[in-house]
Amino acid sequence: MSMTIDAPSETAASPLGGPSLPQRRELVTSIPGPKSEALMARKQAAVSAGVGTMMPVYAVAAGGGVIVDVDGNSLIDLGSGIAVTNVGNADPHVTAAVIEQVQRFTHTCFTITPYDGYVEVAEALNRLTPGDHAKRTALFNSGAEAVENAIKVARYYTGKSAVVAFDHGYHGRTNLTMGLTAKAMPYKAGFGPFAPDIYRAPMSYPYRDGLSGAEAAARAIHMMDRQIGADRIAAIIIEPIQGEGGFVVPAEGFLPALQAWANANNVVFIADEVQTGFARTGQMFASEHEGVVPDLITMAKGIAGGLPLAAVTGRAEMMDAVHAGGLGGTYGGNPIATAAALGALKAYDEHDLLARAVELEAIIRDELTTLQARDGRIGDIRGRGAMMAIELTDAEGKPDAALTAKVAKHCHLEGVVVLTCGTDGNVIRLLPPLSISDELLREGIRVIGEALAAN
Ligand code: PLZ
Repeated sequence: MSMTIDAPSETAASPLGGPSLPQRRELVTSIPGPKSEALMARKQAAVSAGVGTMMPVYAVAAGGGVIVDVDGNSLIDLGSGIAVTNVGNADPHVTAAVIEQVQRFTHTCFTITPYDGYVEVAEALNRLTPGDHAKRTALFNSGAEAVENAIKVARYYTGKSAVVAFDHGYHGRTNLTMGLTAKAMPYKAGFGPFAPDIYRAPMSYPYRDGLSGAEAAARAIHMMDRQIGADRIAAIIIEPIQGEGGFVVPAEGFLPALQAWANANNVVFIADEVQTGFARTGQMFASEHEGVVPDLITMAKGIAGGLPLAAVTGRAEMMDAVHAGGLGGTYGGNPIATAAALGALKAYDEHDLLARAVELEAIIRDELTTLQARDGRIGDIRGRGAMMAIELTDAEGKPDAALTAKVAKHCHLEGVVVLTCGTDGNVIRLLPPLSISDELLREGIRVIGEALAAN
């Protein structure tokens, strides 16, 4: 069989990414440009239709707060590849660590002949995650895989099987994590049956339910007691701020009350911090805003500056309960990914990105509050740090998914990458890289304002 591969001549002259990339929004073609359109046609012929793309624009470089496409357009990045490039794309700490590692060795399999980078990442996560109890860590490849393994640990440790997730929750696309995920379209529809013994409790959603944290927790606990029974529940899994489900920030006191109930009932409390972790919300982990100390914490996305890496960190007695060989995987904690994570952790520290996330929240709140004063369809502004969103409603206060889609589309055509979310598809979320400049961030939000005004 012969193979011919087209030389990437069109992209050969593309700029290097990273912080030195010119920080500006600049459209030199319509969106998508001709080269992106040609690639889109190739995609349609070669890639499964099940893999959608939000924007039909092909990236060649990214860094700071911009993504440059194959036609030379420079877009403002308000998505960070779904909360991944928190340290910025092609951050020099990450690229240097990756280049150094990739030249030494690319893979041995940690469970065959281990290497120090894995251990160093585990030590760092044991130190950085909430709580000063003894901890252990295991590394994986994706957020979904981390969630699967956290459930495995919780079931093994407790000897129980039921798992409780929450309304609007998102935990992944594998079979178990689809079962944990609330929203049918596009994540679950047609892909069942799902894993058994998964239950869904009511979430605290202050904008919609008006309940205090204590009231919402009592409602969820009542459901768990009556419909399942604590003696059958291995774990509760919850995102401290929901991501895909609409950037829902539970009312104050909700998470601590759930944690207290779980601790008192031999139920493992798992915080899914895949989207909220790594300085995104102005703390290293969102659990910290309310002093919540999860038994197990799942992490991915922001951990390694864009390389695929995920982790479960948790109480030593839980993580060590499992027999040797019970957790693992060929690629989990791959040496290039762990090198990238160590580089990214340096970047969080050296650029003081926790403080930067807090600064970005102030800018976002300032711009969004101005917009809301002009436009009553912004029903709610919520989030923390550089994880903020607006919920859009119609004149009667009902979720307006059509408006949300139009606003996002308008932004995309104007060179601003914004993502939507929410069970009802009516939330615009802002997840800028923490390396974005004040000016670009303000400009990006101004374009959202123009999009609202035009629709
Ligand atoms: N838990 C809280 O946010 C991933 C999914 C995008 P993976 N969220 C983005 C999509 O359409 O697939 C996520 C998350 C939370 C788990 C996951 C799953 O992480 O790395 O995508 O498997």
